[in-house]
Amino acid sequence: GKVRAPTHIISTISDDRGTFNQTVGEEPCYAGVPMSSIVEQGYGVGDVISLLWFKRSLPRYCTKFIEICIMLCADHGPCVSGAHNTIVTARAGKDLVSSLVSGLLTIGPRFGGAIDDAARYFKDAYDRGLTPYEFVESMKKKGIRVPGIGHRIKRGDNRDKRVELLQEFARTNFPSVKYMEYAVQVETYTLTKANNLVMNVDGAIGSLFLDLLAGSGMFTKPEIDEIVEIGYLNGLFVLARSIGLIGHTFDQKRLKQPLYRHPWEDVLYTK
Ligand code: Q5B
Repeated sequence: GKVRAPTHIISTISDDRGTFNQTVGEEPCYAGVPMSSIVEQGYGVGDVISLLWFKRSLPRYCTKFIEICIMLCADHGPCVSGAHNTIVTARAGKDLVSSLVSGLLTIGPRFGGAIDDAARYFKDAYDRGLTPYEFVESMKKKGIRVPGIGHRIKRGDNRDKRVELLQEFARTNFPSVKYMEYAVQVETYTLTKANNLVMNVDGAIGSLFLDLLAGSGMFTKPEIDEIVEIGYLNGLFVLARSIGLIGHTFDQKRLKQPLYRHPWEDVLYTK
């Protein structure tokens, strides 16, 4: 019989060899869905993310939510860490990819990359039945800042519009928003401590994605645990912010901006 040579790579999300489907002919597939279906059935980028990241088609309200996350996180002005790095790199004469990755490399636990940890900690605290007080105080004892809480600019009396828009969409379209409501209770408690300890965009996406995973009926409990453990959700911010960082690169090149040098006056030289 046939002897199968051992392979060095295993892949389950896409296939560019052609499906050899008699009706559509040979064409690449995302999670078994041929390109022609993706185009003809009017799939959006949320559907493509569902296929390539989650290996399944998700209901429209889920893919719309993913698309809203991408749109709302695409940029947040030139002063945030990522845009700043990209601008400095572009002004140093570097190419698009270098400028983009220089910005992307700032995404992490403080900036934009707190979505997975927000989901992990909110899920653990909610599932264990911790009150917001118990949760926040236990984090404080461990010396860990609550991921998804706190912002440099946003305040209790100047909320992040992106958070409000995400919450509004989910309250209207999701079957359940229990994790998000728990995060809101956490925020209510942290705001009693300091006015900048608001729910930020990472916290909103982290808690709402838990609601999407748990409420859509499209994922088993072990699948949800695996997604949260592996950490898929920072990918949303990375993907979204790439759009803005590419825009900042083009902007600097278009404006023919010179090499950036930080002013001496803005440095505290000390011994
Ligand atoms: N404290 C975000 O800090 C920031 C606390 C806390 C308990 C907390 C901080 C934080 C968790 C990580 C997170 C995502 C670093 C943020 C984003 C995208 C963005 C960005 C943009 C965009 C801000 C002052 C006092 C200290 C701290 C305490 C602070 N946070 N306690 N839990 N979470 N959050 N990141 O203002 O007693 O004085 O020592 O790490 O979720 O990145 O637009 O800019 O779209 O681009 O620098 O929106 O909150 O405050 O560090 O001076 O702390 O508050 O322990 O207490 P700040 P700090 P004490 S969204």
